[in-house]
Amino acid sequence: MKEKIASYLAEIAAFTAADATAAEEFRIRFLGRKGLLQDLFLDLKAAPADEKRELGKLMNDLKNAAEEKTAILKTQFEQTQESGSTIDLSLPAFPVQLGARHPLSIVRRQIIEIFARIGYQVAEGAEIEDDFHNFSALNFPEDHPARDMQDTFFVQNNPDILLRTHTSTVQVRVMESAKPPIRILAPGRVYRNEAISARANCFFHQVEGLYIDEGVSFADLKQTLLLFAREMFSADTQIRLRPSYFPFTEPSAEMDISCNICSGKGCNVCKYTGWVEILGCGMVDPAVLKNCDIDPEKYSGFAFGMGIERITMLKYKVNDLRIFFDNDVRFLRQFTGA
Ligand code: 2U9
Repeated sequence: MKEKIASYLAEIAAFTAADATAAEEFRIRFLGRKGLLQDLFLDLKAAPADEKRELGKLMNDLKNAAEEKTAILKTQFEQTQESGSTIDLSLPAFPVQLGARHPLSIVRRQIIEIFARIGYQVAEGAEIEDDFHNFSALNFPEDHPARDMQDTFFVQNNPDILLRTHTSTVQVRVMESAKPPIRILAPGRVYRNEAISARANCFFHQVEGLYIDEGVSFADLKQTLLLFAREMFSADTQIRLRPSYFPFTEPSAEMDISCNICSGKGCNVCKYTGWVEILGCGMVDPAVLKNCDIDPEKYSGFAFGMGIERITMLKYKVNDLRIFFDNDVRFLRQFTGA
């Protein structure tokens, strides 16, 4: 019996289990109801009385060794089962990588915030529109080149259904259903069938604004846009308005700001003129007001439109707009905290 106990003690000391099943088999073999220890206790009962004391002590040692090993194996496999692996969950975590807002979102939110302070509300609409809300209501002639297949994406070859080419569609719909005063900002994605380059993409983002009330003048337009330019870029920004043409505004203008990159000294971005174009604007054409059920005899208004990509490029000195759509975290990470 002594040799048996000694060999079991050696077996227990050397035992390792590959998995929880092997550990359980070990427990049953030694400590189970029909296990080796039970057999040995029966042998102990039958042992000569003078050997019982010594054998009893050896049996206790064996039982303790088997129980201790079983407990060690239990904790080992409990941990791995819970985590599904041998990863130590109590180790300190790696620093959490926080995401950042996309630069186009940062600038869109800033534009909205500036105009919200002077009473503009955000209006949104669908990206798939009809010809009337994208073109006809806005005074685009039937043969205007913007309606061409090369400039506009039509849906399922239907010349009446298209991806909006500007967010003016939103303003048309608001004018159809609301009475002046109207003071809205329409941010959103627009689509144009253009070759992709550093300065153009087949979709981009706009913010358009519209203010309609009695007695709205070009002076109101100019002062509003001066405020915007100074809030968006810097307090010393200068603006200039150059005459332009759009089917939906009359008179129309394009607005430049003093170059915020070289402060007017001359650089690549302003092409050594000291000025950079940031938006288009004008007084809403009376024909457009009429198309949208607003009386042009009673009301007048101004509108403006800008590309968010363009404003963001100027603000953050980005020279290729394709980088906005690459989702390269090395670029996006730079805007953490902005
Ligand atoms: C209604 C009436 C008039 C919105 C306007 C512009 C001038 C303009 C361009 C800027 C750069 C488009 O993103 S861009 O390519 N936009 O120059 N947009 S006035 O005029 C409106 C809008 C809605 C009912």
